[in-house]
Amino acid sequence: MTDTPSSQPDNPQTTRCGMVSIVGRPNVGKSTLMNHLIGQKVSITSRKPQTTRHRIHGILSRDNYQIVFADTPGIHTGQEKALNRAMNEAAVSTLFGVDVICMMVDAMKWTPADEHVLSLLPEGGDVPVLLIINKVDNVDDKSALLPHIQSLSERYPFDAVIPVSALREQNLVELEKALVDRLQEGDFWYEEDQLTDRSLRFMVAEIIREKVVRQLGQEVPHQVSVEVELWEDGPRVTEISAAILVERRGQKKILIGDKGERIKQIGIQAREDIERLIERKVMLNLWVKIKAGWSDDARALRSLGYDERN
Ligand SMILES: Nc1nc2c(ncn2[C@@H]2O[C@H](COP(=O)(O)OP(=O)(O)OP(=O)(O)O)[C@@H](O)[C@H]2O)c(=O)[nH]1
Ligand SMILES: [Mg+2]
Repeated sequence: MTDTPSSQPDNPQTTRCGMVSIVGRPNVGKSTLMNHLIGQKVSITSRKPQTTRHRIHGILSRDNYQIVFADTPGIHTGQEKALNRAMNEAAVSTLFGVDVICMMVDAMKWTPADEHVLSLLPEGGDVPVLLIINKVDNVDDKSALLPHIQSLSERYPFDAVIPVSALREQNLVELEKALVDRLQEGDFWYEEDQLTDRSLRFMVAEIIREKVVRQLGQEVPHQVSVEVELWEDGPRVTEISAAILVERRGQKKILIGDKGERIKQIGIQAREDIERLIERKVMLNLWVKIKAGWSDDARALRSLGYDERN
């Protein structure tokens, strides 16, 4: 390698870095937004509410700034299971100690759950809160958004209101700029090529869960969790075995499907994504295990990685 000229050693480039949390009710498009800002699929998405279960950091690094996003489970009301409490806690905890909060809403739909999220936003104006109005690709007449924006702005002192389409990547450059403008100067927290704080093992379990959620519709709602039980990097192939945990026998039957067809499809789709993620050939073994009551059992939840209040 040739020596690079020591250009302007007395004028090091200043960098900015900070944490931006993305909060909102389930299904407004939080994970889609984070993935499209980062340009990689870090957090799983689906048409079903309550897809994201954990707080997941996604890291966007540019030349002179790094934004660490916290994607969060959709904040919801009315469900009392330990899993629902853990999901809400994981989301609400990101309303504190971050540099910017993005509250995300759907351009076309306002619900009591949105109302609840609005009530949780910090008072005092110490942390800038941006209102992100998503899915504007669904809105033909953009002027229809104005009364909605107006009434929300009257109810909370948002620092800015930014309409976007996370899916169609509309207005994301403006959003990114609005975020960087609000970050403090500071060194990067993560290596520039790191995309998430989560392990490959976690991401593999999430990919499998995504395929389950997407395959199953409402039939097996959210009582599905995935545990990677074996991971062996062989010379040519990585062998991974994972258990899909359900709560009831009927759910197991649905998941396996007629002559095992459903679980086979889930396996094929998951394997393709996992191979892309780890850039190796994968042999994926899936099996379905009944673990009654895990979603309302604090200890079982901890063993599945749901202890993340800190
Ligand atoms: N038309 C349209 N659909 C979108 C947009 N952003 C997200 N979606 C869709 O909305 C659905 C929910 O997206 P997610 O990103 O999983 O939503 P979320 O807020 O993370 O949901 P939870 O994790 O359940 O809280 C998916 O079907 C997305 O494809 C958008 O800008 N336009
Ligand atoms: Mg999500």
